[in-house]
Parts: sequence; structure tokens; C-alpha cells
Amino acid sequence: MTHSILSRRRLLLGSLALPFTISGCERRLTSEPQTVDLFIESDGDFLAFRPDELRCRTGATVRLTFHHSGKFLSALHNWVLVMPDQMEPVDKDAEKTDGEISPDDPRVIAWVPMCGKGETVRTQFIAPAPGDYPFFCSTPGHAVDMNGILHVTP
Ligand SMILES: [Cu+2]
Repeated sequence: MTHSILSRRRLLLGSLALPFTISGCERRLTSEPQTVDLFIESDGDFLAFRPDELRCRTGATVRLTFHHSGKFLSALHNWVLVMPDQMEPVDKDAEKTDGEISPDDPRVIAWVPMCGKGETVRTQFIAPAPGDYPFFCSTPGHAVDMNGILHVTP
């Protein structure tokens, strides 16, 4: 008799503890960095990105998809995200390698490989410190028109 009362009390305590655990988890999840899916494409066959402005929060895991939406021209495009004020120098260096980006260039935050019309490529990176970061296409001659800004917010 005494034994069954004790175990029922233990059961009650166990079920009471559960809601507290769940609300604690929820609170922690909202303050944790989030995963963000961003989509960007070439403006059809034009030398431009659509959209040319992207936005995410600092620390977020960004899953970026780039689509080459050209239908007629065979020009290759990519998407290269660099540190502030580094678009021109990185683009200039990429001219020597036909637009290919060096995988260990510290000025480059993220990039997708060159792709032809109709192709879709993806990359993943952690959003850097708050600020405005330029992105561009590193096919020689494209960056002048084909560029944009990633706004990283606090
Ligand atoms: Cu391009």
C-alpha cells in the first residue's frame, strides 16, 4: 500500500518536469543562429543578378542556391561573396585563371562553381559579422555589371 503511493507520486513529479524541459528548449532555439535559404539567379541572359540584394542575420547558416537562368547565350556565370572592398582585387586576380576562384583565398567568404545556362549550383556558409558584403560573377568582364550586396544584420 505505502509502496504504490510513493511510486505514483514519483510518476506525477516526472510528468510535471516534462513541460518545463520543453519550454526551456524552445527558448534556447529562438536565440540560436538560424538556417536561411537564399535563392539568386542570373537575370535571364542579361549580365545581372536577380535579386541584386540579399539579406541574412550574422551567424546564420546560409544555404545559397544559384541558378543560371540564361536561355540563349553560352556565357558562364557564378556567384562569389567577398569581404568589403575586395570585389575589384579578387575579380582582377580571377582574370588570370579564366574566372576560377582559388579555394584558399582569405578574401573570399563563399562561392559557387562556374555554371552554364539552365544549371543550378549550391553552397553553404556561415554569415559573417554584420555589414555589407559584395558578391559578383567572376567570369572575366562580368563583375562590372553582374554584382550585388549581401546585407548581414546583427
Ligand atoms: Cu557572369
